[in-house]
Amino acid sequence: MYGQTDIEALLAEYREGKGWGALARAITRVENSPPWQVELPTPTEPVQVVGITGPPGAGKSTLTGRMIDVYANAGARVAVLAIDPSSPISGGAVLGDRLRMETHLMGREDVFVRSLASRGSHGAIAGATRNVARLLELSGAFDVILIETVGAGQTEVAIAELADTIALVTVPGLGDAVQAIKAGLMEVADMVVVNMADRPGARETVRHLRLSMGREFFVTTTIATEGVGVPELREALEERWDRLREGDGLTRLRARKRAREAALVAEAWVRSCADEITEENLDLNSAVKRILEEAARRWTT
Ligand SMILES: Nc1nc2c(ncn2[C@@H]2O[C@H](COP(=O)(O)OP(=O)(O)OP(=O)(O)O)[C@@H](O)[C@H]2O)c(=O)[nH]1
Ligand SMILES: [Mg+2]
Repeated sequence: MYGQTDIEALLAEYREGKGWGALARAITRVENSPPWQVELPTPTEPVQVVGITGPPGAGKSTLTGRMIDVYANAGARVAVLAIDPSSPISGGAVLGDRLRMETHLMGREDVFVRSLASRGSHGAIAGATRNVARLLELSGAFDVILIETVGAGQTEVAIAELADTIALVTVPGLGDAVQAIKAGLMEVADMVVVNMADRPGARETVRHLRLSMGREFFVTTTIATEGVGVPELREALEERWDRLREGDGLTRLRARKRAREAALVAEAWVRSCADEITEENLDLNSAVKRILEEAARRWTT
């Protein structure tokens, strides 16, 4: 179990001025533990967790890099988590992403960037990512946590469950917007960013999105390569955070997301349990019974 005591040790190390090193070690610990083996306290000072997701190549990394600048220039301390694709073929792309982001890090003491592996089921990835984000939140070292996820599949939808705000990044042209809707990303998006607004069709895409999502839904445009529209995006994120923090909005939002995530983590645990009993070669009913007995033993202590 990785829990409260470890966090206190981390915070002590961090306060002693050991800096990012202590934090990076704790992250590795949390990242490599199954999510059901990590128990973290509820943060007293919540930090906005922003999920930046969308179809491959939409400009998420470029935009994230620009957001680092905009936040840091406004005096905010920024943490970025990037979820690496699991495929070894995309190793080059991952390195590319890191390099692209690191160009924004030179000389910055207030920015922390970390890539997380994306092995395992989407429930396990989401659970581990949430725990890492929670750890960053508990460290008290950041004012905002950005999570970039590559692609547009189930893992991204799962990541959406752990962020307070989901910014869906898309590009001009109806095809990509339709793709995002198909991937189930539209239902989880809190705002849509039409990036590559320097390309034709941006205005039509914005108009189409506003028509399909409703008038109040926040749709904005950016040119990530030039930083255009990024301060406005940050303002929108800040406004949403202020609104959430009024009354019990944030508490309710997080409770709802936690419940859905609990289902994902439980599912991931059941799968790992199923793998473990393979050798026993049980018939179906006995296997179900075994898993449920195991669950009762595991969770009732
Ligand atoms: N013209 C134009 N190109 C852009 C813009 N934003 C990003 N790009 C380019 O689009 C390409 C992909 O950008 P990335 O930031 O890597 O996109 P991504 O969404 O992170 O891609 P994956 O992580 O592979 O899904 C790069 O060559 C960027 O330079 C933009 O606003 N306008
Ligand atoms: Mg990327």
